[in-house]
Amino acid sequence: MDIRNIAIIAHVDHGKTTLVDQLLRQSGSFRDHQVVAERAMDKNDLEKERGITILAKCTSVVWKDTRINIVDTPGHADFGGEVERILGMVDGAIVLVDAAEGVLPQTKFVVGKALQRGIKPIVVVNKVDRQDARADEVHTEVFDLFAALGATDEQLDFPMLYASGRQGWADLVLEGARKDLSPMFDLVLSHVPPTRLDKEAPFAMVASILDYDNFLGRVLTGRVEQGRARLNMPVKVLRADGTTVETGRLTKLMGYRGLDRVQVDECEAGDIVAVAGLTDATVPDTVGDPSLTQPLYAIPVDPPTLAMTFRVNDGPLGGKEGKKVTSRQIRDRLLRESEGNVAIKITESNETDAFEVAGRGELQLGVLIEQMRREGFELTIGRPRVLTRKNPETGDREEPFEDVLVDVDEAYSGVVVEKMSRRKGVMQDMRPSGGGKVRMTFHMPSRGLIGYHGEFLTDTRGSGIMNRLFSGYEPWVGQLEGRRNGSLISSEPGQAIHYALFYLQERGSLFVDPGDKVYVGLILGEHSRDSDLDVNPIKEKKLTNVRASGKDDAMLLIPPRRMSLEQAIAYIEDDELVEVTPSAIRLRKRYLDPNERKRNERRQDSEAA
Ligand SMILES: Nc1nc2c(ncn2[C@@H]2O[C@H](COP(=O)(O)OP(=O)(O)OP(=O)(O)O)[C@@H](O)[C@H]2O)c(=O)[nH]1
Ligand SMILES: [Mg+2]
Repeated sequence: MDIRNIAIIAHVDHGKTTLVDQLLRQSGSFRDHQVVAERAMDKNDLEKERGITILAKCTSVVWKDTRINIVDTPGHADFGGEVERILGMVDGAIVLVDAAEGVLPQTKFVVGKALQRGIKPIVVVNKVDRQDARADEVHTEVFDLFAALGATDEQLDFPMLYASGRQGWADLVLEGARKDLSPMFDLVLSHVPPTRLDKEAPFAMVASILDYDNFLGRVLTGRVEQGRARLNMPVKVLRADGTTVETGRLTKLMGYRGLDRVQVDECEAGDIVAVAGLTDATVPDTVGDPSLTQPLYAIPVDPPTLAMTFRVNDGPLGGKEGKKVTSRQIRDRLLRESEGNVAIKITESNETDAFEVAGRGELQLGVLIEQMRREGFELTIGRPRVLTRKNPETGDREEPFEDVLVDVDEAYSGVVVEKMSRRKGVMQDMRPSGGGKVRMTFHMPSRGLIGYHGEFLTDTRGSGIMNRLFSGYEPWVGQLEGRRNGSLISSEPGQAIHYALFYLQERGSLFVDPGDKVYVGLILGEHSRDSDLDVNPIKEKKLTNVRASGKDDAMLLIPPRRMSLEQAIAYIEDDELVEVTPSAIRLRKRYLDPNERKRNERRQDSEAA
């Protein structure tokens, strides 16, 4: 059977996974009356809850006797490393661009990577059904983008479709019949070249996706680059540096069909296959015939830009809410993660029971923490830090910079500009973007953006949209202003009391409810001033002989500010930690004991002096 391999790439939320639903449906991949969830490829729980794709996934459909292998990719910038690698195993890409939102930073990133690899993309202006669609303008934007990225004349001559993935149609013209997706299928067959690889050479593939199956163990997916993979054949695994990782057998060989993996006996060069039976092989190793002496070329992945320290939970409540609490368990789990996820790096920290976890962004690490929490882990997490580097030529310290694109209602542009400049953002462009909105572009250190997203949403009443893209390393810009408010810190252990919290409200905004567990050093809320304050949250009302009936009812509590995991991590300062357990997220001081805290403050002051 003829084969085509394509990836679907786009900015976050531009409709990749929804389009795959329809491609599967219209190619007859589902049984009659089969009940299929929306965005069926987003299989894991976190993906379903958040409505985003986190891991790239494969499927295939058959159209006019040709098998089209399709890889759905994540759109969020934190998972950009996946997309780069996936592009190594396809010959074509469908680039989706939202007909209203237009070209956004991640569109630029993925199109740039595709052009670099010589892939000729098919551009799809998607979501044309939107009320605020501006399809023709967006088409021009895409053309300008290709030109700006230095596309060749041939690449500039890209085929284009208008579509609504959700309604299940695509057309060459805007006012077409809007019947179904056959124009897209046909274009894939005519435009994407079949992979031409040597089928007679010894077998070799590059592992591009790793996942774990409860029955099969490690499952590696990739394109067969040469020769044929056969069930049960002996293989050797080579790392990019040429070392042999292991030898073994392909005890399972599977192809992707619709939403399932099905066993196949043989798979030849050019096809995408999943193999099991290996114990150490990982991404991007080469799996091949034992006669192989050199690994195949694998795309290097951009280095991590952000790190957090994961520690054991050594607080007074440590071990009470989770099942996995030892540093050994945490270590094993983190190492396993870094094997499958090339964009994550783990190093032992010089503190005891702590590990440095480096990745591409707050969301990526946030997702990992959330996953561990669900598996029963307890952890404490330190404030995220950017990873600096030494300039190889000048030896100067440099930090990661980003381009940030912001869309806000005009009324909020002032506050956004002010906050961004305080965070060392330099505005590069500002223009009306229709409907009373403005679009602004900033260039700034990634460090300045840590913790800003929540504030941004509050400042814009939830209506603002922010998109960011790593642009490169530039000289360190020096000290940035931190959080302006201090913390209200518990001076007592126990359970928070309504009466005490009522009086504490005057001091700032609280994070806890009556009845919540507290301990010495726990952060109860945000102080209205810039200093920390130790307070007693368990103080009871003095009992008097005279009952002042109904008085407690009048002591109304403002609902506490509950932070999500990511908000909490973004909120804390250097001397604070987030305690994460399966049932709670708490903020605490790193040094719980007030005396120890003072000592460390003094030490830091003298170090700074
Ligand atoms: N109006 C309209 N909405 C769409 C269309 N396609 C998708 N959507 C909506 O857009 C949102 C995002 O869709 P997804 O398919 O998850 O987008 P995605 O590109 O896979 O997102 P990530 O994988 O997180 O990058 C969902 O709310 C969809 O219902 C479309 O053709 N028209
Ligand atoms: Mg998706």
